[in-house]
Amino acid sequence: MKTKIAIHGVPMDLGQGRRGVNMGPSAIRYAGMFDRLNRLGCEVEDFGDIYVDTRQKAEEDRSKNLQEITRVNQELAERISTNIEKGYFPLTIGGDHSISIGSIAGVSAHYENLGLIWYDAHGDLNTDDTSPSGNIHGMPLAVALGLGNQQLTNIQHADRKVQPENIVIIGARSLDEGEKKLIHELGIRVYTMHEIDHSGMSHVIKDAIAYLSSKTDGIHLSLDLDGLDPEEAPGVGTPVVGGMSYRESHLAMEMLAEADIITSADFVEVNPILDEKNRTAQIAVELMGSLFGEKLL
Ligand code: B3U
Ligand code: MN
Ligand code: MN
Repeated sequence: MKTKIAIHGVPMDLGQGRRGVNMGPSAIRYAGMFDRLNRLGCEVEDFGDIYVDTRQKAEEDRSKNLQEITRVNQELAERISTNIEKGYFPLTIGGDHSISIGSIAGVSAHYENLGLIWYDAHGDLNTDDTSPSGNIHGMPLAVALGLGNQQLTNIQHADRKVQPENIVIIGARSLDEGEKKLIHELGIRVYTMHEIDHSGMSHVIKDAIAYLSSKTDGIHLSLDLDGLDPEEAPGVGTPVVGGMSYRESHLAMEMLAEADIITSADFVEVNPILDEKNRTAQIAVELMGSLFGEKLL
């Protein structure tokens, strides 16, 4: 796949409670992202990092660090939107998952019917009413649906960025009660670890592609590294045992590459402080390789 890729780094750690995930973009670059994608024939341009003001302030109660997270996501959305107009595939590296609020807002205006693949141990469907933690990295999928804090849902435009029937969640194994309720109410398709164990990743991805591709005109992949099993990808802030394997994840990326349906992506939640020898960042880069068409033979 020959693609013009725009890299945006977002050293964001304000969406959750553990420091260090702000170093994710550096770790991913250090793991060889640029060369790997370049070798595949992609034209890669790295637009650098968006500044995140990490000065400590009085806590906002429901959605922690709301002001700065809003500002950064607004800027990310604008940069992504501009680069889509210039013909780039936007590839965003984090940083915690709150940055998907901006990346989805940035791509959403360019598609009539945006699809979304959420590869994650979590649903990220909390709102400020349901969140057990107040951490905004547990809310971006709800925000994309137009739910939750208005400051976040109004980024770029006030409409719902993605329709519930255009979303699939893959790898879920830690869902809060409020999230489960929303999934049932809105009819969001979720492939939990149960489906992956039962039917296999190959079947799950085939099904997800069949479900999404005919009704969407672009698909955003939001890949949270905690979707993988923490035995293999330990460098994440909220590890959940029993995750998707390294091999299943490569297969998923390879099948998406083959289907040629992904039009933008995020790789988030790499925390080098919690990692072992940059393994998780390395996996992120390898998965990017598979997503952009790298083959074993
Ligand atoms: N669902 C919990 C925990 C969580 C969400 N996303 C991550 N952790 N990475 C919450 O705080 O919303
Ligand atoms: Mn997440
Ligand atoms: Mn997660």
